[in-house]
Amino acid sequence: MTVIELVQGDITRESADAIVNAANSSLLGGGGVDGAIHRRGGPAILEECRRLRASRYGKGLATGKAVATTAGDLDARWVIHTVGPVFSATEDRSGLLASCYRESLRIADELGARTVAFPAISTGVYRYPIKDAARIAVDAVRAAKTDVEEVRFVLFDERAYEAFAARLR
Ligand code: AR6
Repeated sequence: MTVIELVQGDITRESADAIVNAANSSLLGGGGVDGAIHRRGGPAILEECRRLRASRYGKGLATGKAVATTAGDLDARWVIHTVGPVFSATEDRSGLLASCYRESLRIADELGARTVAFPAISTGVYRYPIKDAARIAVDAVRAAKTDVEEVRFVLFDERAYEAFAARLR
């Protein structure tokens, strides 16, 4: 059984076995939660991302996929980088967003992570509506077959927190 917890705050301040990053396919950093994780986690994360680019992901990490690196100076053992879909009003990309959660938990299982903290993937720069994103995230985690014992959604603002809380109720 996976317990789902909700926290409002900055995911880079959380303690967990794995912290999930809402990355982009380049794996080379960006703004939002990605920028914050690299800033607080220090250069070791980017170094490993660069190595992954050079070895396995020359064309970038595909949308909906996930890959782990060290967590650098964060209070975690791993950062799991996943690439959410850019929201589209004309195309249903919910399957890709659900895949981010599923794939991240699959990687967490491979690593042996028991506690995993997620941000609200795709709801910032990638513009996914928060209510839809909360439904997709909560349902994907609930449906996942995983050994992860605790999934913690770390929501940056009150609106995101409320959307996730509403879906959990
Ligand atoms: N802790 C928790 N949540 C946060 C934090 C934080 N420190 N900072 C922002 N958020 P975004 P995306 C929330 O834009 O939409 C990057 O440039 C934020 O309020 O970080 O998946 C990447 O490199 C929002 O609810 O990720 C990609 O290019 C959520 O995290 C692109 O943005 C996601 O917002 C990915 O866009």
